Amino acid sequence: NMLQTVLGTGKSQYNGEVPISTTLAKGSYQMLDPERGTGGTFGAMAITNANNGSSAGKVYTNATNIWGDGKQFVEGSSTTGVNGQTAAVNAMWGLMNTYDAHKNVLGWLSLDGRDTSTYIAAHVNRGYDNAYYSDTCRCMFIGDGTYFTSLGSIDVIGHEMGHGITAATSSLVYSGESGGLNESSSDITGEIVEAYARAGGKGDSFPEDGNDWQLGTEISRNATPLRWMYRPSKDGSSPDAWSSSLRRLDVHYSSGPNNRMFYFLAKGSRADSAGDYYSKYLVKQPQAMTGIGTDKAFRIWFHANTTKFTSSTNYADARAKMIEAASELYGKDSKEAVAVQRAYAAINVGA
Ligand code: ASN
Ligand code: ZN
Repeated sequence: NMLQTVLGTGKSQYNGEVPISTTLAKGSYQMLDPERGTGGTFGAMAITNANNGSSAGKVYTNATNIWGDGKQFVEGSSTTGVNGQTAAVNAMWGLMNTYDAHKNVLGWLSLDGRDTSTYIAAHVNRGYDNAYYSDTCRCMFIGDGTYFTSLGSIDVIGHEMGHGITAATSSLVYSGESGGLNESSSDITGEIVEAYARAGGKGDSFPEDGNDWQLGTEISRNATPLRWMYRPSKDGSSPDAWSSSLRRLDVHYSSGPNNRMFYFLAKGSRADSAGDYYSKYLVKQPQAMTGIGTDKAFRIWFHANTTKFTSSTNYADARAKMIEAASELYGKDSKEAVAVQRAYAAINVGA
């Protein structure tokens, strides 16, 4: 690539002052990173300014290489001014860390594994309370929030990029049980990327701690996350375990049991009075299981989602393929494969 990456400084909203990759071209700095992806729409990983509209807009530019003010976007103010740049800083830092986590730990490049560049459009719509992945542009859109604050926390960005990876691999259909698994894969990705970024965005394994196992804590104005992986029912709508009626739920609720499976697989379950870390479906005494750690849990999940799941994989099929994936990575009848079986049993899938 002809473009040279330079390191800029961003004042992010949730992570303080952060290094961000930019490119110097024709006397101005651009949010383009040719070291993280090639080809695609902008020829490099990019952050664009939707400028309160619904299309992606142009790549963010700035006269200096210091960006943002670390503050929530003031609705109605300039999206290119220093306050408006903050959403772009959040997006670039989140995308850099999500990209690096997949590359450095799993050797997986960008969304498709072949390093095709992706991008995030910041400031989509006005005061928009959502973020989403679009398979049409193979890119993501992030709103400024009204009920929420700016949807640029690391777990939200990791979640959306997770949708891009799922779309490029298993292509889990976004309804019914497969839709719940698609959503869960994104929640899992958001949390492991959160831990990776908090540990400094370096290393060849996923850190054991550093994430909160809750989605969207940082974008909440009243400290209430959107989803709790260790106890999905805390949201009042998600089930904690699989049942035959789960397929009729919105995918952001039918994701719950698989999120809980992943938590149990990584961290284990144990009896506790609130029931948060306890499974009534584990029948052996004590009603608890030992986790295999976040790094192994995610390697197994990623291997299953990118090489074994199909568009119609349901919970029972996911269990079978997760056991296969664990057996390939760690050995048949390994403690890791047995832990997968127990983690699914803990959400009422299989025995
Ligand atoms: N933020 C949501 C998600 O990624 C948007 C949606 O439901 N499509 O799941
Ligand atoms: Zn999602």
